[in-house]
This record gives sequence, C-alpha cells and structure tokens, in this order.
Amino acid sequence: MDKNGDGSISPEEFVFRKKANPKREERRQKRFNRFDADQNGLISQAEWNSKVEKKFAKMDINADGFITKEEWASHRQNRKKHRNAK
Ligand SMILES: [Ca+2]
Ligand SMILES: [Ca+2]
Repeated sequence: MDKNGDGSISPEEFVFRKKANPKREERRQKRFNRFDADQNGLISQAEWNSKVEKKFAKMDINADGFITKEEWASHRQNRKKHRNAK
C-alpha cells in the first residue's frame, strides 16, 4: 500500500486504498484462485497447506527443512526485485 516506497502513506495512496479498485479486486481474486487449486471457489486446508509447502520449499534454498534468516532475506529481496521489474 505504500506504493512509492518512501515509507509513508501519501494522501493519494490512502485514497487509492479506500476507493473500490477493480484492478485490485481482480488481483485479490487471482491470489485466491492461486490457492484454490480445483477452482471450486473454496480454499480447503489441503489446498492451503500444499501452497504453503511449495512456498516453504521455494524459500528453503538448500532444502534442509529450515529457513534461515539469510534465506528469508533473499526471498524478500527476490520479491522486491520482482515487484520493481514490473
Ligand atoms: Ca478448492
Ligand atoms: Ca534452508
């Protein structure tokens, strides 16, 4: 929600958040759909768990079953890069 990344929320950003935004709604829907593997409109615990496990596996770079602070940081950095690339 802090779109320009300056660490504070400008009035425009706040208004943007309050306004019903179809694009944002669509994104939210997409995020939901990503979890809803069988597309039945519900996220089951199994669907949730499998997603979380995949996410965990992605973050656990050396696959030792633990996420270190370094792995966590690098994941966060990747996400940032991804966002900035857009
Ligand atoms: Ca489902
Ligand atoms: Ca690890």
